[in-house]
Amino acid sequence: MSKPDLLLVANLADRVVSQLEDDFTVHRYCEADDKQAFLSDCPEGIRFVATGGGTGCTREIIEALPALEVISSFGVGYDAVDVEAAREHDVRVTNTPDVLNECVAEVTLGLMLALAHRIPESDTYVRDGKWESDGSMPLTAELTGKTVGILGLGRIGKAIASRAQAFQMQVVYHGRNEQANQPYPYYADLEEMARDVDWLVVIAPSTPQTRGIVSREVLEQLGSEGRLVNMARGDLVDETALIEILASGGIAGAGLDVFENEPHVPEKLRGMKNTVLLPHIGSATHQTRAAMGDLVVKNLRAHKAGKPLLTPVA
Ligand code: 8YV
Repeated sequence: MSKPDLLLVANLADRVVSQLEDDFTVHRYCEADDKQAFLSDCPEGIRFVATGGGTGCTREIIEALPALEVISSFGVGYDAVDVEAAREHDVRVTNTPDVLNECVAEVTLGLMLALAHRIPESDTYVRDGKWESDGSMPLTAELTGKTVGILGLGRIGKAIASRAQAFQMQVVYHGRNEQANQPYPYYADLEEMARDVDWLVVIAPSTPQTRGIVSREVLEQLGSEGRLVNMARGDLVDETALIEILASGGIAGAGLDVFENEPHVPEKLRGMKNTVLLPHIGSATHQTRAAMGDLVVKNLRAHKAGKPLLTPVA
């Protein structure tokens, strides 16, 4: 029996693609130079798309595939998939939640520790021979006894919260709604929360409602002893305001895993001593990326077998 056709919109890891090839005839849109020509030459009956969280899937692709039934996206955030177009055309969308919670939480705490204790700078200090020439590094900050405000107490937010508690931090949160049965105090107002916390950790999805939510005003409330960590999407934070406020000492520092225009990171941020900058590595371990890849494949296989999707978002 011939295998059903699948459009590979983003270049996923080899182990994912080879699993896909076991069950599907894979059409590598991601490698085509002329995307439009590739789309019009594709078999009419493509029912499956696999893609990456950063690349997503556009309306143009969705509308070029009249038989499309499911888009399986690698990543928990699916903001790059045109979900509205998918819904209009009865196309289901899946993501890869849960399997990355612990990894992203681990990296978040790593970033907080790196920023507070100036670990990357200290490493450079030793390598550059400054310890010998200039003596000890200046004293740093710590997490113990501080308050962290989590913007987005979802699955990853909760994994971050429990680790923050292990570091003897107080946890509070802001989100669309107060959640029942949570031990952490809720703030309905983000500016108020920013005013009261030492750390603001951003881990909410990118949606029309959250874009720019960490505004100049929020950063101003965080204040000169406050620190920002963004593990979500660059567009939740007003990057221009952040750069200005960091430069003027309006906040103490920022740990950023995500940026407005990846992989471009503004020169000004790169030149600052009070930032720790990561290349979007929140989920980037062998273990977690393998689990995410497996889930991309499992969703597609389930749909192919006429079974319910494992992790649908639309
Ligand atoms: C991935 C992510 O790096 O899951 C997400 O939403 O941002 C990351 O885990 C990304 O989706 C890979 O494409």
